[in-house]
Amino acid sequence: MNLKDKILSGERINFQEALSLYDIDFFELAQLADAKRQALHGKKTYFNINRHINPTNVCKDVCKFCAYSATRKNPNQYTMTHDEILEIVKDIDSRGAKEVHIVSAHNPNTGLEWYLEIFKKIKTAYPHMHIKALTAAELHFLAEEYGKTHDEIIELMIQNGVDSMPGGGAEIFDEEVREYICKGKVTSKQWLEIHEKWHKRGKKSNVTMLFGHVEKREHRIDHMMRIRDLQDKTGGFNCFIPLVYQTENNYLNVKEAITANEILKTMAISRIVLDNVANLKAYWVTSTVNLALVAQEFGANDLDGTIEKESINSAAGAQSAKGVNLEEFTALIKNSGFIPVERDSVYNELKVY
Ligand code: V47
Repeated sequence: MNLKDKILSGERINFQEALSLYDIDFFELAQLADAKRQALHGKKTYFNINRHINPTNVCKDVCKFCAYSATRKNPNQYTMTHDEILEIVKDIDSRGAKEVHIVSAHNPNTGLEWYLEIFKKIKTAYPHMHIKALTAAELHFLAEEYGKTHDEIIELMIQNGVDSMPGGGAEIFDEEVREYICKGKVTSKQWLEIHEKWHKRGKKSNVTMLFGHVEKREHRIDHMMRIRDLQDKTGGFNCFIPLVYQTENNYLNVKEAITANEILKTMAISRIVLDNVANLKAYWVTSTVNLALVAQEFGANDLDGTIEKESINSAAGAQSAKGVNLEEFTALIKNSGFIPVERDSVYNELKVY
């Protein structure tokens, strides 16, 4: 059987086959990914009404790609108070947001309670609000800093109201590339173990991949394969999110941004390889809204959400500081030939537009 037939018949592909997909005809690749997408989701494109909050940018770690961390090129340190965070949640709750996505830097000065009480206070005041918070990188930092095991931090997260984990901190799992771009941070093995433990508690999470910097195509495929293996074991990943590397204000020094062609190919290949992960998110923050709309024809079935304000990727040049307007967002999805569907954080459908 040739590779195309193998994919269309639903057979799983291996590393070399996945890598070879970068060399097939661009539109043929799109058709293969689209067939997978349509079988899973038809023409539906999911999004949620959410708000990202990044409570502190003070960071103990030094990742070369990061423009957000205040210890590097960004001299403007901040740490929000719980009251400031609660004000934001009050506001978004009154305007219909269903999810708050909370990711911070690794701040050694606040104490563990400061992190945990953010969640507890939000959950107490807004029990219906889904809290997606703490990447495996933050979780690992808190465990190390406060002498706890990963299991103990997971227990504290659950007790304090965290509903699901975001996919950040995965970067690229290849150990050599990881050592170069984010030495000292949570290792690939630890990142995967933490998500496995979280899934074993019956909880869901997402998984990202930071690409378009110094990694090669084979590193991306390796990353996808490691995700596929864990998903076979746990089934706990809701969504795969390829994050396009943003080039500004950081120490990685990548001169040329990745091309749209390479981004779309990578999206399409991930849709084909990750046959056990239901959703592929084109995160418009790092791909631009326009390319995210095109990515709908390359396997993507989720465009994240309205976001409202985001600080990590926008610090490195992404146009996401202010989010997008809901009406405009749904109109763009419709006008590109897809059906906008508002979802909750675990992909229950809330409203078809
Ligand atoms: O882990 C940092 C990335 C991530 C840059 O789970 C950069 O639903 C591009 O994980 N260029 C945080 N990316 C964002 C994240 C995320 C976003 C949206 C949805 C979800 C989800 C998760 O941002 C970090 C890191 O990989 N990042 N610097 C940069 N220069």
